[in-house]
Amino acid sequence: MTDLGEVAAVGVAEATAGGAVPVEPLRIGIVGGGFMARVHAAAARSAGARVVALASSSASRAAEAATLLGIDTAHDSVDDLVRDPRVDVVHVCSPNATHAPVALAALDAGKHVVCEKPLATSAADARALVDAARERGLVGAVPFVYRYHPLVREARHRIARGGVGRVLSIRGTYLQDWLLGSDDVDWRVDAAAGGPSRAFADIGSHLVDLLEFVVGDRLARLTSTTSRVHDSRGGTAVDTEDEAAVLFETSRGAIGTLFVSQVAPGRKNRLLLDVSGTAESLEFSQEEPETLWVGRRTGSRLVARDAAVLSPDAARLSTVPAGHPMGYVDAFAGFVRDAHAAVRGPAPEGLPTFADGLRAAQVTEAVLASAESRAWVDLP
Ligand code: SOE
Repeated sequence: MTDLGEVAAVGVAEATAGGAVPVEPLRIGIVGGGFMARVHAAAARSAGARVVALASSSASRAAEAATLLGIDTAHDSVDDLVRDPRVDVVHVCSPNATHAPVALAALDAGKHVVCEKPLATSAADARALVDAARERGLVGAVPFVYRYHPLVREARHRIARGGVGRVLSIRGTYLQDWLLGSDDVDWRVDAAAGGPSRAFADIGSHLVDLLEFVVGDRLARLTSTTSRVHDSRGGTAVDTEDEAAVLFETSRGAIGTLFVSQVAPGRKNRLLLDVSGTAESLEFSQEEPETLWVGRRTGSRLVARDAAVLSPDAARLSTVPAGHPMGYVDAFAGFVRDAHAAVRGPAPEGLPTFADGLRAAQVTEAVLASAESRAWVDLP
């Protein structure tokens, strides 16, 4: 998907006397100044990139965030940032409703884009971004970062290799509690900024992506119900869901459930995927990413992350030796490393792209449509 001619111009410096061709660091511009901007900046630096510029909702907010993150240039507007000739890749970390216009502006300016999920607040907008990136030969990546836990790759490998047998059933849950109280507010609860779906778009999108990635199968149809626990938050009316329960069938005939909540006391970021096949079950929990439970009728066991015994892709992402715990920050760094590698050459297998962002947007729309109609909805 990468335009290598253009990329070569971006990344390759003059040959040295010894014949080695040093590659110049990619230069990153970040749109947004909150939590995710901080995570992206750290991941980009750990991938060897230089974070050269930032833009946010206002010039003063950009200046403040740039200082905090040690970024030299704070642009007054997103337009200035995407037109900055020093920027090779734009990371979009602003509120959901801005993703599509900002990502499109960056692509139009010839920049590669890493855009936070949900890629867009409608499947139509997400599709337009897929088309725009493809037509311009630019990389479009979406941080479905839970794919980057080594033991997620191990689970995927075991299923693909047939060790689990025929997949019979899948249970996915993603629980948080940071929106439990009626005074808990955030731009995500406001449909105008976050989009028509909140809990499902924000965290259900991760869950669907992880499930389809690990199992190598697709949801074919689903029915759902959603609930809103607080009709108003901090005195303002709210029209997005706090919980979603989904029943589904896959293309290959497995059945399963998804449950997503941002109001589950004590659950901080509990993404759990549980797959049962005819031979084995597998369970991965994002909060304990250093082990994978392998269930058997006799002899169930916990597999620990140890590159020496893992499949090649799991070993590749295992960047520190066994016994040195890896987690969310490492998974994010692994994702950004692969996204930036795609700018320089072929996209590493497993990189979540705009097509995966579109897929999550389609499932999110189906969840809302089914909750409204109370009927089963077929997925594309
Ligand atoms: C908040 O719900 C949030 O930060 C999500 O927006 C992220 O995508 C998820 O990884 C963790 O929780």
